[in-house]
Amino acid sequence: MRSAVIVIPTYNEAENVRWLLPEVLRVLRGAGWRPLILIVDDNSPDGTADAAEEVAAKLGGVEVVRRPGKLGIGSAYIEGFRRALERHGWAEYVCEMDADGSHPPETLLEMLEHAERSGADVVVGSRYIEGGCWVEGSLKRVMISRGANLIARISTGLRVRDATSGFRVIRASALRKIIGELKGLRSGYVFQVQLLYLLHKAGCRIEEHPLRFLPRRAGESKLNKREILSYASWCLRALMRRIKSR
Ligand SMILES: Nc1nc2c(ncn2[C@@H]2O[C@H](COP(=O)(O)OP(=O)(O)O)[C@@H](O)[C@H]2O)c(=O)[nH]1
Ligand SMILES: [Mg+2]
Repeated sequence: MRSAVIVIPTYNEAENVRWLLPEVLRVLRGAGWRPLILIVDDNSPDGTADAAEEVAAKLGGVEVVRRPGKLGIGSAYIEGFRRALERHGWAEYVCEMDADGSHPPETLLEMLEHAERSGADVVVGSRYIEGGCWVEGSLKRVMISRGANLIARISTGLRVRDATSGFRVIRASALRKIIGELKGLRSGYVFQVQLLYLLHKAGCRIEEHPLRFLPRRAGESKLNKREILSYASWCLRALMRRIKSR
């Protein structure tokens, strides 16, 4: 049976995990996949971890990692990836997904099938290729995302159109190649670009799949000014390193 661990970092997403987790399990199981959802929760005050445990008790296929406090999305992924490879070595794919409903479960299935069909090591859910889009994105959010992608591309040379997308399918064998290098990465949002850059440098084949990025269903975004500054500072350093090494 085809198999995947889906790592979902959460901070105050109780309302979302109640409907999203059953949906992901239903869609993947219905198509003959064996899914395990790995929630990495940063002690959310709204009880997200307990809400996820409730789904786990009812439907199985969900594991919850409870961390002591808000340590960042990048750090949550590092912890989730390590656990996926160490404890769930049966899984062929390790995925990244947001908890807020922006990433449709049906698209996750398409991305897994895309990876199966194409043999790609990484499939990124992309808003910036044909068929992908923002559904009701505010001008401000779209501009931030476009700008972030532009500087990511300049500073790393990556050809990926949506390098900041947090919706990805990664072949476990590809993730294993770089897992030792993840500890040096940043704990915040820029982790996504750093991870993709590492995979690219390790020789992985990266493809994109159209993503219709939906508005968050409940709760609030955790993207803030500090994250944006950290993002820009890393990109600037990466650019300097690239220029120097020429
Ligand atoms: N564990 C953990 N999850 C986080 C943290 N920051 C954001 N997330 C989760 O990462 C995902 C994306 O965050 P979101 O706020 O939707 O970012 P946006 O889509 O860029 O606005 C969501 O599932 C969040 O709950 C964090 O510090 N720790
Ligand atoms: Mg979001």
